[in-house]
This record gives sequence, C-alpha cells and structure tokens, in this order.
Amino acid sequence: MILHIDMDYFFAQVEERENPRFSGKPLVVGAEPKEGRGRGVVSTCNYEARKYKIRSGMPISRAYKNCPDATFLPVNMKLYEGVSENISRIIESVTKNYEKVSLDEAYLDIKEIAKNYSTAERIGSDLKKLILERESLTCSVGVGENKMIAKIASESEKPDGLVIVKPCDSSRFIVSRSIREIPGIGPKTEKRLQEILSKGNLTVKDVRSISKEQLNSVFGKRGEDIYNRVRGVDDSQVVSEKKAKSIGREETFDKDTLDPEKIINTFRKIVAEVAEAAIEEDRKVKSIVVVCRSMEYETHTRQVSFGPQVIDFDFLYKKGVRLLLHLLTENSGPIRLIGVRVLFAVDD
Ligand code: TTP
Ligand code: MG
Repeated sequence: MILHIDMDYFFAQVEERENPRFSGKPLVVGAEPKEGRGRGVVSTCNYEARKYKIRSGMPISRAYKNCPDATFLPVNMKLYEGVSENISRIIESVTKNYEKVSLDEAYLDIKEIAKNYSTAERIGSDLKKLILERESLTCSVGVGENKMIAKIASESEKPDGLVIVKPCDSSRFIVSRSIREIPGIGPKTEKRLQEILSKGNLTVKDVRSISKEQLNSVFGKRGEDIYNRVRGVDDSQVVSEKKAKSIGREETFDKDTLDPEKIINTFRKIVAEVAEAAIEEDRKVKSIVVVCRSMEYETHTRQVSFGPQVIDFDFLYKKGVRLLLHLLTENSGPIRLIGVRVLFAVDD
C-alpha cells in the first residue's frame, strides 16, 4: 500500500504564503519577464495563471504574452529547499519508510502502518492537516496498491485532493484516462502508440488492445513495462533514504555541574529518549557511546560494543551508566554536557 504526496503549485504556493498579496491573482515563478523580453522558462505558476494557459517549462516571454498582468517572480530555491526539508520532517513523523523523488513529491510505503484502506485514508488526511497547520501549504495525496496508482490518484484531484484507490478499483480507475496520465509515458511514447493504433487522444483502454508482442517489437524491453502499466501493474519499490548509522542525544547543563543527582537524572532522560528512538527505528544496535564534555570544552568518550541486538531502556541504561561513571571519575572538574549515542549494526 503506497501513499503519494505532491505539493500543489509548489514554488508559487510558497511565494503566496510568504507574501499573501500575491494570492488570488496570476503568479508566475521563473525569470523576470522584462516586459516580455525576459529569458528563461516558467518553473511553475499558480492555478489563476494556469487559466491563461501558462505552464511549467514555457518560455517566460510566452507566459508574459498570455498574461502581461501576472506577477513574475524569480526562483528562490533556498526558500523552497527549506520548506521541502520541513515537509520531509513531517513525513518522517508518519513513516521513515519513504522515498523523496523531488522537492515537492514523495512516496510513502504505508503497508506496515495502515492495515486497511480506511486507515490509509485517515493517514492521508492527517498528513495533509499536519502540513497545512505547520507549513500553511496544501498538497494532494493519493493512495493505491502501487506507486503508479498512488501517483495517478494524487494527480487526479489537484489541488488539495485526497484520493484512495482500493486494489479492486485500480483497473477501472485508470481505464478511461488519457494515456499521458500514466507516469513514464511521455510525448514520444504517446506518438508511437498513436502510430500503432492509427488514432489520436489515446486512452489507457486503447493501449490495452495492443498485444505484448507488438509492444515488445516496437519498444524493446520497455514494451513489457508499458503492457503492465496500462493494466495497473507496477512492481517498483519505495526506496527509502539511506538509513542512519547511529542516533544520539546530548544535553548541555544550564550551569557546569558536579551534582550527582542532576547528572544522573539528565542521563536517565537522555537514555530514555535514545532508547525510544532506537526502538522506533526497529533496528539492532552494536555499540553504545557516552560523551562527557568538561568545563574546558574537552570532550571525552567511552564506548562499549557487543553482538548486534535489539535494545531497550534497561539494557541501554545498565551499559551506559558504567561508561558514564568511568568518564566522571576520569574527569575531575564540573561537567558541561553529557550525551548518549547508539550505533546500529551495519547489515541490519
Ligand atoms: P510539479 O509538482 O510538477 O508542479 P507544481 O507543484 O508546481 O504544480 P502541481 O500543483 O501541478 O503539482 O513540480 C514541483 C515544483 O518543481 C514546481 O513548483 C516547480 C518545479 N518545476 C520546475 O522548476 N520546472 C518544471 O518544469 C516543473 C514541472 C517543475
Ligand atoms: Mg506539485
């Protein structure tokens, strides 16, 4: 079960958020038009500008011809990258098992967290709500049995859409769509398919009438992929970000301290946080590292390794507190900071 999320008119929506006076009127993000003589292309535009047939990739001069009254803004990539990062953090609060495919688009593998499609719908609406609350931005979400169905679903009711396609409905959901709505079928492929069938405006249903053999003879290896896609079949997996090698927490004391009570309480708190994060990751741990920083900013660490195993609070505390005691006895003065880190087993 896959969830696809795609931000609505992303660059332009972020600009509207930063400057609400741009909202409700045509807004184009790309190079400045310089009275229609500007160079470069449209990155994106809001939905008002789309009414004037302005599109991503169009020369900015043409966008200006279509709508001279639109607001034209330069691309502020740093801003969009920052927002995109924040959105990734929100997605991570839903699942770590996600693949970001561009600044504004990601696939989430939700089979572990959604037992059925009504739970999936709730996950989708919660995610939309979180993004709206925290970033004041709308997005469109689709859920389906594979990446392709999920993507078509999210694109199908933009903006602010939420479309759930149950596996039993997948085939019907795509059959009457234009062939260009199938991800991976671009203008060149469309043209060759039109030539095979000697007709224009092809639907998915039309392309289903072409045999596997014929597709293979025209497209080679890709033929089979096209054959499958028009039947709603897509086996590609969600490839999640490279897994972290370790996780840890540190805490700096308000004032450098040697107060045993304070140190041990803080240590317990950090251990609890790290244990919880490690349990959440559901991975085996091979080492524990404890860090102590002295008043003079000298950092001392102690590490213990063991056979890869799943850890809990008690385990981490028991191993960690010994390391902490060593560090405290080695280090005579007050302590500025303590930290705990667990290293995950590599082939986990
Ligand atoms: P898209 O998701 O393709 O478009 P969009 O988010 O602007 O609009 P929609 O509501 O239809 O999803 O692309 C995401 C961002 O990537 C887009 O805001 C700007 C950038 N982009 C370009 O810079 N050039 C391009 O040709 C395209 C398609 C996108
Ligand atoms: Mg988008």
